[in-house]
Amino acid sequence: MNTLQEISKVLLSSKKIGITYHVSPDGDAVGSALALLNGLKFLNKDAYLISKDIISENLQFLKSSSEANGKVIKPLSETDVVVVVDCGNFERISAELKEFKGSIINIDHHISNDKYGKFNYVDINAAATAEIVFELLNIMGINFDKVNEDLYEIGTCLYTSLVTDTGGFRHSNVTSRTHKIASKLKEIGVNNTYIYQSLFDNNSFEKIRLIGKSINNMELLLDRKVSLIKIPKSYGEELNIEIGDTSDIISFGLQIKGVEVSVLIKETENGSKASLRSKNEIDVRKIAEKLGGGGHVKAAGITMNGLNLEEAKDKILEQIEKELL
Ligand SMILES: [Mn+2]
Repeated sequence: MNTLQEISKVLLSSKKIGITYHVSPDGDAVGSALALLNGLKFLNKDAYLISKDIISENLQFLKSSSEANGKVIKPLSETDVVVVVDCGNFERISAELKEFKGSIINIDHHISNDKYGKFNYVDINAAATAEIVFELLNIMGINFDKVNEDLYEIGTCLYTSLVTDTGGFRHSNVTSRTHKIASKLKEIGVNNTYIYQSLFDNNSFEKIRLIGKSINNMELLLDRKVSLIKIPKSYGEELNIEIGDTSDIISFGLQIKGVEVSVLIKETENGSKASLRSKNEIDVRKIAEKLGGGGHVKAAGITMNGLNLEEAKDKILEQIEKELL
């Protein structure tokens, strides 16, 4: 592992820097990447975003999010360094890096990180990758100690990461450092209400109907300790909606008294894709890893190609049952 001082030096001595994140980027991936991107630009660095994904609509209020337009999916020529944030595995990077000859910097907080970079910094105690990016920016000379438009934009990206990766400062990954950073960002004028509304009070009517339809088919299983939602592709067609991020839907399962694990399985082109959330002690990462997936103790995911929703459900329940004993 490297230090953030070493990584800061590499970045400050690089001419052209690409930044990317994991596929289907969530709030932390996007917020961390854009905070770093806007920070490097603030330091007059030639930095740009590489992204195979389009950033989801509720994150498009973040500065420079429009750089993810589907056009830059691999490093531009003469790029010295590509920074990958919030991504544990090389295969999950939202950029084509197989032929890249420069250095990769891997900045992340996932326990299951393959250290695929030439430079690696993984802090599993960070609630969000943005906590690491905040520190890195400070080391590079960006101090969040005055009110200014650029710092406000960078701070808004960082705060968005903190809010999304902690479930609004609710999950057990939150530390005093998380709140200290949030406090610092609030001091320079970052608007928590604006961020919250942009993120969460910004759904289409169709999305709310999708939530309703999904909750309607929720099952309580294994002694009512497991909630399970299946989302077939047909829901998207019926409601005329692209079924994108469903992390808000899975959280409804955990709101039920006595539920320990919430499962959501989506039908995909190649089979199924499952997400798991844990309320207390159960390690869903362990369950996901047994089925070829990964993630965090309390939030994990599995791509299950070749399995339909029912088959995926059976496989997952079999593993959860072992953990519940
Ligand atoms: Mn994250």
